[in-house]
Amino acid sequence: MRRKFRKILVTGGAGFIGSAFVRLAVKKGFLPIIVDKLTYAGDLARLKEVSGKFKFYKIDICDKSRLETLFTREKPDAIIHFAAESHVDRSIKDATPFIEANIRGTQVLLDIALKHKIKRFVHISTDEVYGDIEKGKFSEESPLKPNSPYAVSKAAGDLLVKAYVRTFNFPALIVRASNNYGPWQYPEKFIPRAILTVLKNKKIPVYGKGLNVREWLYVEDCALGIWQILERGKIGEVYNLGSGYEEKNIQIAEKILGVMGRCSEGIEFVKDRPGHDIRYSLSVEKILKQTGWRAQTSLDAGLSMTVDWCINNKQWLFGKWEEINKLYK
Ligand code: NAD
Ligand code: TDX
Repeated sequence: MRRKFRKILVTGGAGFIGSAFVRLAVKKGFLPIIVDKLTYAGDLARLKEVSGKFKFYKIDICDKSRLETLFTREKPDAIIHFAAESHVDRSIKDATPFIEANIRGTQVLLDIALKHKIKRFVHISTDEVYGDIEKGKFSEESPLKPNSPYAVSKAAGDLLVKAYVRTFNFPALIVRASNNYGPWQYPEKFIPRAILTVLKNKKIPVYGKGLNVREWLYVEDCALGIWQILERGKIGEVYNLGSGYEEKNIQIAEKILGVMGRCSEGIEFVKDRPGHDIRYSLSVEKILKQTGWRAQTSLDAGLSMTVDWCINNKQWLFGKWEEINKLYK
């Protein structure tokens, strides 16, 4: 099949979801170009199984002049923009890096992409931009009502992208994904933190009463969905990417304990997150109708693969233990 794009540039390709996307792009025969600052969350170990099959540039997306040089040299024709500060709890401690990377970084990248006449720009966003919803689902038309500093920074990024589409006919699309989980996720996030905690023979910290609901999407399904949108999505459109697998946090903790052969004594209720969003839920009718994509991995299968991965990659996970304890002290 003839390729729609010659060279794809992936920002944040050393991160959790970005690296899953890079591994997929390599499988599809591309030599992706990665731009990543390698913050605490970035790690090239995630790309060891495709080593030598991508190009890597350690660049901050806020660094206009280095990006300019890179674009002139590499001439990418599609960009998939994952790079961001991604953790809600950190944004509550200090919003500054979120404003810088997620808003200013996105604006710098948009300007360079516009100047270099990129053919397609896929902006990776989140369900959190809609705020929370007690009943029903968010559609792509739902208003943006973000609650945490992280969610606000992502919503601002989305609005900038929309402004460039409208003002400059810029060829962008927006993807709003639900909570991802799977191999290589940094254990500041709930599922890998819970697994790491159990592996350390400690109790899983569950915020509040554990009644908040998230929609869990296996990271490889997410990467496949983004690929569909890159190839078949319509310019200027927004696409939700969810799995339909919604669970209360307490149920996730119990499932993890079950997979790991522990009893429900292994849970500890801790102080709630300030402003904690109650529930996220996405309608995925649009992407299903336009591309046929739907999540393939059940929550039970995904959790069991994630637990296996964590057990087989203990060293990587255990290496983050001290930093996680410092973060949550
Ligand atoms: P992550 O934190 O694992 O990875 C982020 C990557 O971006 C890291 O490799 C980091 O080094 C890089 N980065 C950060 N700031 C940078 C900068 N200024 N310049 C260059 N690189 C920079 O994040 P993730 O979980 O893989 O999320 C990827 C994207 O998907 C983010 O935009 C996030 O908002 C979005 N998202 C994540 C989820 C989720 O559940 N993890 C859900 C929906 C949307
Ligand atoms: O130790 C914990 N205990 C706990 O109960 C942690 C870290 C979290 N939680 C709760 C808070 C949330 O209700 O679990 C839920 C999931 O928390 P996170 O993994 O921090 O994710 P969330 O805040 O839902 O945001 C995630 O989904 C949307 C990603 O981090 C974002 O990048 C993405 O945009």
